[in-house]
Amino acid sequence: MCIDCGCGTDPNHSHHHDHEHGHDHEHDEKSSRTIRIEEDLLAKNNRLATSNRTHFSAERLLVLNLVSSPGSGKTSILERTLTDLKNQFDFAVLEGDQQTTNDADRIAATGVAVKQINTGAGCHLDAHMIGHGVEGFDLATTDILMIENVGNLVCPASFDLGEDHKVVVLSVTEGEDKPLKYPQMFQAADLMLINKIDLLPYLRFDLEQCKAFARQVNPEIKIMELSCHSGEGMQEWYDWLTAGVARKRRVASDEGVSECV
Ligand SMILES: Nc1nc2c(ncn2[C@@H]2O[C@H](COP(=O)(O)OP(=O)(O)OP(=O)(O)O)[C@@H](O)[C@H]2O)c(=O)[nH]1
Ligand SMILES: [Mg+2]
Repeated sequence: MCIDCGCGTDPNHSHHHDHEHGHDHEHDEKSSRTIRIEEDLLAKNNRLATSNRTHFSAERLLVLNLVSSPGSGKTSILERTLTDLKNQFDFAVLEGDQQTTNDADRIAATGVAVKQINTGAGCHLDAHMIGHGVEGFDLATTDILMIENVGNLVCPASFDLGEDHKVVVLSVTEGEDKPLKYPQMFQAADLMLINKIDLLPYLRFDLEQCKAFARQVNPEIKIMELSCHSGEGMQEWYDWLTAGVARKRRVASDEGVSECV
């Protein structure tokens, strides 16, 4: 349960109370306090995210925030991507999970710099965690910072970390209706990776319907289909990353950020 973003709010109190007496006022006061705290928290997070973004831009970093439900394949995609591209780009990785260092251990095995952030009871990463998480990374020599968020299709949508793009991963075992059921996440993302397409022959999953649902909630979303097991579709993702790094470097030199050699 997350006490920060309100997802732990007692569901029994979300219905409408039809009071005819003064008790209404007490309930209203509590509601407005709840909303106020949530606004303050998000405003504070947004300020820290802006500060992270300024720092990352100065370092000409491409920063991606990988979000999804648990088990869609975020770490698997990272493992394969880092293995295939680590000679082309310098990566750093922040791994978010409630408990364990499992994912960080998997990334460390690729030889890439990684730090695990355990959120405990929290169900998302926030900008403050990222600001401290990158301490110790040599960002001046890093091209791409990958952030794997906690597996959760709801709360990470609301928290800007200072990333360039949220990348939502949806695996074909989850059902094609997820963009409609969790629209905020698909609205917040610039790219959707549909993973595990090697499993399509064994599933009832309507790929075209899934893409249509995603575009229904976010007409601008870019969509790629891939399997990090078979490797199908990975090249399009790599091309997108390569273009992203080139764009960051171009923007940085247009803005006069000094060239590092
Ligand atoms: N068939 C198939 N399985 C995959 C693919 N990608 C990942 N998996 C499997 O899916 C499971 C979960 O993968 P992870 O990479 O741990 O998923 P995750 O999103 O990082 O999970 P959390 O960090 O717990 O949210 C593992 O058993 C992977 O081997 C794929 O492309 N095809
Ligand atoms: Mg993972």
